[in-house]
Amino acid sequence: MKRFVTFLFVGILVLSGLGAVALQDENTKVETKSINFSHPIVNERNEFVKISMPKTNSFLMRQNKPLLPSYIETFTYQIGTIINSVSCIPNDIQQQKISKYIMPTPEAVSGGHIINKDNKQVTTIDYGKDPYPNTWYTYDVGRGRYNNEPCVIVKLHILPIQYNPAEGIIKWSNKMDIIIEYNEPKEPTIFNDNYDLVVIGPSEYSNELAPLITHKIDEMGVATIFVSLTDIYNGVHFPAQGRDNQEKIKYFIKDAIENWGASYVLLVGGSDKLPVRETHVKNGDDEEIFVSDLYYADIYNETDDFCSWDSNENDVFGEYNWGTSHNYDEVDLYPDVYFGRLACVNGGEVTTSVNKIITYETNKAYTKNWFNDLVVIGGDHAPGDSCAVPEEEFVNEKVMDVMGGFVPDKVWDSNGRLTGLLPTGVMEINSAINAGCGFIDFAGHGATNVWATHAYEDDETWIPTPSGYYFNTKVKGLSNGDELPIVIIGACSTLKFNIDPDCFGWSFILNNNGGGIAVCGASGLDWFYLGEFVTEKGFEKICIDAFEAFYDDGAMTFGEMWSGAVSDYIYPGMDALDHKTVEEFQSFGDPSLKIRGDSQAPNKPMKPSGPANGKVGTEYTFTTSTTDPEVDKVYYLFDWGDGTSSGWKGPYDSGDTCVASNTWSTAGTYEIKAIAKDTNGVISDWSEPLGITITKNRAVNNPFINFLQQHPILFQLLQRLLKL
Ligand SMILES: [Ca+2]
Ligand SMILES: [Ca+2]
Ligand SMILES: [Ca+2]
Ligand SMILES: [Ca+2]
Repeated sequence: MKRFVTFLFVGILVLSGLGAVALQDENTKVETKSINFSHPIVNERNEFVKISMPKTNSFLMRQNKPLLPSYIETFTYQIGTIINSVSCIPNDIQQQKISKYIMPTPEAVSGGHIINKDNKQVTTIDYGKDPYPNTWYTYDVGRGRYNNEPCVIVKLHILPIQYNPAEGIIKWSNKMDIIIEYNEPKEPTIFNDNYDLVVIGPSEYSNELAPLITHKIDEMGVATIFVSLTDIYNGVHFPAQGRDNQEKIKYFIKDAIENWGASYVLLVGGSDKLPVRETHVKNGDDEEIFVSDLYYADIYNETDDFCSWDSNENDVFGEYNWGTSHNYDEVDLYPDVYFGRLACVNGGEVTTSVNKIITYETNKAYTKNWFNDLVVIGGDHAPGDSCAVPEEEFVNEKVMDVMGGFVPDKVWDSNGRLTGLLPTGVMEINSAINAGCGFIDFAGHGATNVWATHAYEDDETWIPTPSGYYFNTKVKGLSNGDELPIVIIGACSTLKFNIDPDCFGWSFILNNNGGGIAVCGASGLDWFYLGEFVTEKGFEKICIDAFEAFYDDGAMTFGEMWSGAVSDYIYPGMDALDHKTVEEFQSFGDPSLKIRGDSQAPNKPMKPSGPANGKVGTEYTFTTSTTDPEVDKVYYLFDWGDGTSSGWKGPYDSGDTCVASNTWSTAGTYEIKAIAKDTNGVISDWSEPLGITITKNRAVNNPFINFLQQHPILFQLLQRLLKL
């Protein structure tokens, strides 16, 4: 992927793209797609206006620039495809005057830096005289994997609104026509199919890894090979090449893809046992040199060449605005293999990790009811943002939205569970995890050995109680046995295993009586946006992308989940913060770990049937049903629309009716939905919703009755006396 040049070349590409039509040979194919947008919505917000636009799916967020809605579209082609041109033509351009300046992009901050309360809102920026942005789109071409296939990836960042600050005008395009011209290869690339999974580690771990290799081959049907570092360096399988050990490993992975058809790579060893690649992204005053294991997964660039991450050949890797010469290396970033690391520092840790993986896969964790429990943990990341948003709970809520049918357990500041005296916040976190769950989302602050957050709008107070911190020592004491979650941690440095071999993220896997099965988090300081924009860009966004890769994109394995998050996050014209976010998104775990059943989901359940009206405090009964394509037995869950659910009920025979009831405690209008899963744990779509209007019980405006209702004991006495 080309860095930062897209903005400069877009104008030329548009012209050459259109002019090139007549020049292409008969094998040139054209893909077109139109995207329709709606009239922008202008909302006053303090001294600014906020612009939103229906049907967009992203934002153009640049520091010291106005915040504008945008749209990201992804196209994939078989490998070997040459992309001749990409263009995007605006249609039906309209304009309108706006009364105030457009609100600036909120400030990005890092928990690792001291957050100055006075700096939390951007109150003024230099809008300049020129229209912004100065193009309708940017695009990039890369090579990675989508839908479990290697592919050429074209991403467009469409910018349907342009702002002219000098005239106070916005211009927008109601329709964008995308035209991509490409040539497919004459012959499709076909790889051998010798090994799906390559496990790489020091030879001293070969005995401890042997049971994992056997399990993968015999029980999981995954063709697996262990290759020691010595064999890589000595060129036992393929001629060794590369300037250092890291590059030799990376070239070996390239050879394993091309000669063996490998799609999963598991590295075993902490940074002392298996070398790490450090990268160099300057993001404002953050010049932290950090480890990026993505280096080992991003093998090819868009021309199918080896992506060295050192295109300027100065032996400094992954440079972004680095050093006094402001160097840049071209990095593609799209993973070409599903990748994970077990950061084991000794054979005992290898045995613990291997045993957990074998048990998890043998038990088919994804078929268990505990797997559908989701623990979310968060508070207020940045007290003092201008909209007083508790950022982490906001992130947790987004994760809950993504993970439909997963029953959330909210360990939050706002429900008092992180701030109690007895149980303490730490005890609440432990008991939520010890109850068993398939996934955890930690959103907050961190350091190598700890996670923590703030109480709402309270900069001074760190939680959870009692100490204000949740340490790796607590993680090691978890006792959830075989009910092991995939843990996603949106916080600084919690997977910084090169500095702390006992780091917070790794401690979940180290625990041999519980903890976690796989972990994603930051190998360095992470960056996030204040307020509601925390989910739009930065490290919390890539954490949400991981849940989307699992739930929406159907990742079958942990490696697909990690790779999907990275690939989804990448977009054309990424800035320093984006590069840091993508490169530091570390994964601990077996990339081939199976996290989804091989089965078709049950059909969408029937719209729930039951009453459309009701009273507060009365129980009502609802039914639904569905069938499963393979006639698997089916479980059901009702979402009552009031923040509660029925929990999973069943299993029922395919086609049988499920009955469940609920009592609403507050008047209002609610939407009841049902969702189903089969005995393989595969979840259906949500049913159509049934609306129900709940009114207050005995809505009588009688002062006497009101008085009685406020004195329930007296009321009960009277009821009994009068036999009401
Ligand atoms: Ca370099
Ligand atoms: Ca790549
Ligand atoms: Ca906040
Ligand atoms: Ca099924």
